[in-house]
This record gives sequence, structure tokens and C-alpha cells, in this order.
Amino acid sequence: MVRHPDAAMKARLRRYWLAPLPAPPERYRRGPWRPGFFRSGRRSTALTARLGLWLGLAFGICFLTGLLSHVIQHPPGWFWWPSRPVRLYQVTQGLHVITGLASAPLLVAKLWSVYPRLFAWPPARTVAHAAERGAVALLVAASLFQVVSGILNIFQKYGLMPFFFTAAHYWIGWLLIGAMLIHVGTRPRRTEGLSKDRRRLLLGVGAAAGLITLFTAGQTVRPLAPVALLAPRRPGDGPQGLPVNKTAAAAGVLPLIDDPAYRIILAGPGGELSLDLAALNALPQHAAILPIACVEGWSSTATWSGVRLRDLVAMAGADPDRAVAEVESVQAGGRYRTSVVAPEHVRDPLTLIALRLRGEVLHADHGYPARLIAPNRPGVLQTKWVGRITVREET
Ligand code: HEM
Ligand SMILES: Nc1nc2c(c(=O)[nH]1)N[C@H]1C(S)=C(S)[C@@H](COP(=O)(O)O)O[C@H]1N2
Ligand SMILES: [Mo]
Repeated sequence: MVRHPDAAMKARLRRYWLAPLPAPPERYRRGPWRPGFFRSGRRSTALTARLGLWLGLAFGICFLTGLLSHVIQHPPGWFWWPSRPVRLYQVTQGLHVITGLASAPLLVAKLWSVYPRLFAWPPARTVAHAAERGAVALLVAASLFQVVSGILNIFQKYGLMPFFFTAAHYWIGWLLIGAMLIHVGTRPRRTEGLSKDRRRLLLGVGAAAGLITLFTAGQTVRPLAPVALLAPRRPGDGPQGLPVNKTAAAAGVLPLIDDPAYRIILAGPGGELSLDLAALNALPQHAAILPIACVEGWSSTATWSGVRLRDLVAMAGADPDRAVAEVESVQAGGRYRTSVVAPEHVRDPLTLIALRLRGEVLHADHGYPARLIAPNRPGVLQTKWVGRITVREET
């Protein structure tokens, strides 16, 4: 019989892939590797599968909303992000953190339900089996990393993370999703129904997830603010009833913003203008009700008022319907001292260089003398203590 070369190749690959690996000597089979070491009647494939389904959904939502947050902050050329609905980012990032937090008890329960398999004997039966277990190990590590690093981030425990959170969390998000897809493709199928006992356990895990949500969602869902006992921030905390991420003192801007020589330099095709506070106040003032929606998952809405960015863009000699503005803070350093405002947002009449918050002059910590506030943007892009605006027309 003549074999097709392709088939021969496949057969050979299959042989290597499924070749049995030698088992380690029996005398190493000690401790948790002993047969019959684990006995809990509650562990079951049905339970594991259900937990996995919920966890998979939660991680899927985290991945998509996280990726969205990433491209909004680092827009690739093809990406377009609208300025309306004004609360869209508030919702997607709120969902990211809410779902992420709710996934913590699911992850703990899932790991508890499968950890005896860590001690399978023999550790790897075939090359395929070894690869599958490797993917699971990666999945477990990446899941723990995402949930733990995410929680440390929202509680601002940067000292406990000796790496740049955003980059690590972003790349491990990809790793997690990749490992999860492999796992979904190779996992054992569900075989049994859920016993009463296991159903009760599942309910308990669901209740834990629900309580965590109830006690944290108030950082972005206003009606739940009074019970946001576990949330790092609540919408009404802080000066002028709004939380602060970086204070004026921490940013080192206090002497600069109180200086009578404070100006906004407005640079554009028409040249450079220097606007002091009196000049800014003499321009037409407009109000906008907009949230600050921090990437860390808290948000708070207030009435802002000040000068429309599109009016300033026109003063700089550019067409406000197709201009890009770079807004820079007087802050000397820091990752968030500048942000780029794309045409969609420049054009929007709700995009303001705000001078007031809830009718009062801005508090120093909220960006006095002037700060950017625009609809549907992450908080990190709402630059405080504005010192320069550079306008160019899109070609
Ligand atoms: C308790 C769970 C989680 C919390 C509290 C959390 C929190 C956060 C926070 C605060 C950010 C914003 C980072 C920043 O721009 O400063 C973020 C971004 C992100 N998260 Fe999570 N996260 C969690 C779980 C996950 C999971 C499970 C995934 C993926 C499977 C994920 C994927 C992402 C991605 C891709 C980003 C964008 C990173 C970037 O801007 O470059 N997160 N997350
Ligand atoms: N210049 C400057 N602007 C900044 C920041 C900063 O560190 N420096 N932090 C940003 C972040 S992360 C958020 S969430 C908002 C918070 O605004 P608020 O402190 O007025 O609530 O300001 C943004 N503007
Ligand atoms: Mo933020």
C-alpha cells in the first residue's frame, strides 16, 4: 500500500505527540501524589465546569473592556473613538473592574475544585498531555496575576508591584485569553449532574461574588455609593465632592498654579496667544455635566464650566471641525501631564477647558486654574493644571 506523504507526516507527528512518556519511579509517588490522598466529595467535574463557564465569561468581559481601555489610551491609526454617549467609557471601565472583582471568588473556588489534579500520576502521560498541563499551569498563573495585580492597582498598592502595572497587566491579559482558549478546546467534557451539596456550594460562591459587587460597585454606580464599604473610592469623597487621584502637592504644581504669571499658551496655525485667567474668564462660558471616569474603575459626575476647546481652537486659527489639540500641564513630569484630543472630541461642544466645578472656582487638586474635561474619555486623559494647548489641523 502506498501512503500519501502528507498522511505519513501526520501519522509520524501523531506518533510523537501521543507517544507515552516514561512514568517516574513509583517510589517518588509520595504525599499528595499517593493514590486516594484527596477525598472531598464536593469536588466534581460538574462543579468545575460550571465555575469555569462563569469565570470564562468574566475573563472574556475583562479582556474586551480592558483591550478597549488600552486602545483608547494608545490609539492605533485605524482606531476611532466617539465623544458620545458621554458615559460609554464610564460604563465599560466600570464593568471591567466590577467583573474583575466578582471573578475573584469564582477563581478561588475553581482552583480549590481542581487543585488535586495538580498531583496527577504520572505527571505527564504523553507529549500532548504535558502540553495541555503546561497550558493549564499558564492559565492558572495568568489568572492569579490579573486578578491580584488588578486589585493592587485599584487600591494603589504600586509598592507591591515591582513592574509597570499597565504593561504587565496588558500583556498577561493576552496570555490569559490564549491559554484560556486552549483550555476550553482541550478540557474534559462535563459528565455528571450537580448534587444538592454542590449546588449549595455554587450558590455560596455566587453569593460571595454578589456581595463583593454590592460593596464595591458604588465606586461608579452612584445609588450604591452608600454601601461601597470595600471600594477604594466613593463618588462623593474629596474636595468639591469629587475624588482626587493626584493632588496638586503630589504633582509639585502648587507654586506654578498660584503664580500671578500663570498663563495658558495657545499655539496654532495662527501663531501663539498667551491667555491669563482674566482673559479665559472673559471668553464665553459654557457648562457640561460630565463624569471623571478613572481607569481604576471609580467615577463621579459633576457640572463643569469654562471655555469650549473648539472656541480656543478657532482662536488659534484652526478649523474646529478638523483639528487635533495637544493639552499639556504645567506639571513638570509624570505619565499623565499631557493628552491628545482627537477631532471627534475637539469638535464636541461639551469638551471644555474648565475653570469651575459645581459653580465654584476649581480646587487646586481638581486642576486649578484650568483643566481639560471632555465627554467619553478615561480620567487619565482629563489633563489638570493646563499650561499649553497646541493645535494643528488634520490633513
Ligand atoms: C480583579 C480583577 C481585575 C481588576 C481589578 C482589573 C483592573 C484594571 C485596571 C485598574 C486597569 C486600568 C489600567 C490603567 O490603564 O492604569 C485595567 C486594564 C486592563 N485590564 Fe484589568 N483588571 C482585572 C482583571 C483583568 C483580567 C482578568 C483581564 C484579562 C483577561 C484584564 C485585562 C486588562 C487589559 C487588557 C487592560 C488594559 C491595559 C492597558 O491599558 O494597557 N484585567 N484592569
Ligand atoms: N496633569 C495631570 N492631570 C491629570 C492627572 C495627573 O496625574 N496629572 N491624573 C489624571 C487622572 S488618572 C484622573 S482619574 C483625573 C482625576 O481628576 P480629579 O483628580 O479632578 O478627580 O485627572 C487626570 N489628570
Ligand atoms: Mo485615573
